[in-house]
Amino acid sequence: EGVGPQEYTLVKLKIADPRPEVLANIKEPCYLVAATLRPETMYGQTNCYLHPDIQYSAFYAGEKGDQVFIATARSARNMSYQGLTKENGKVDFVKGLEKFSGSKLLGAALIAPLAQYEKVYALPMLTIKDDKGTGVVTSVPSDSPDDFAALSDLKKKKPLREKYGITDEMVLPFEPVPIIEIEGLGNLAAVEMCTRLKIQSQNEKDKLEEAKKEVYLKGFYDGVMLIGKYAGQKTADVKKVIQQDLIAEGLAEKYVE
Ligand code: A2H
Repeated sequence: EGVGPQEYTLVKLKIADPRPEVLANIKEPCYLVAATLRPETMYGQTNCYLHPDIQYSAFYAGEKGDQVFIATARSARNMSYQGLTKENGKVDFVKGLEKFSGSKLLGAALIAPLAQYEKVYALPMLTIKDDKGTGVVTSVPSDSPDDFAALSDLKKKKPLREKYGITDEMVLPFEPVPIIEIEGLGNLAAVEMCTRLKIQSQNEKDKLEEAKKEVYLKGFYDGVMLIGKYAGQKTADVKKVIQQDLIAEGLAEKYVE
């Protein structure tokens, strides 16, 4: 990390009705904006992660300022210099929502671009960093060991769900979706590696590092799409076009930091 700028795709997960109380009075459409390096995996989204204790902001976005994005204030500032807000270098926060904790949005229903599930939910992840991306991480448990481990924790631990007001319906029906075939790892590579390494929770840092090395290296270059418009093609070849498709449909933006 720290070697030059990183380009992310900001995926816009629309907050569905009924909205959580903190957002109830906003007229504009509201989006959780997740920073991902893997736009081609968006077919496999099962939920979106927020850190319950990180501070997020709601701010006006788009050329006309006619949408509301939710992300960290740090990333909002960056976005304002990248043409993602109405005025260059200026962040126009929703009144009273310059800062609020992620916990206030947990359990929100979301519409996630390309996902096979009609609605997914905002769930807690305790390993999210507040100084990277937007602090919003969309979850693809089929291809991200971190995402699979965090979802498994929530499925296994009812007290963890209860602590954050997450109901069974927001978690239990959501299974990893086969979206990419990787030679030697099958069509649910992250699940396969977490099983092989007997990963028990999202806190097993070292084992997760090992799982990620294996899955990412192979998935990034040698993975073959099993789903969508580009089924049969290699992940490395479709990453960019899928990003462009999403942007053209107003479902994503580019973001650099
Ligand atoms: B990726 P890099 Cl399927 N804290 O998206 C922790 N993790 C974060 C984050 C934050 N603040 N912001 C983004 N991320 C995650 C998909 C994905 C990702 C897959 C496979 C690998 C993968 C679905 N989650 O990342 O440190 C996001 O998860 C491999 C590293 O900036 C984002 O892409 O390189 C990635 O980490 C960015 O990490």
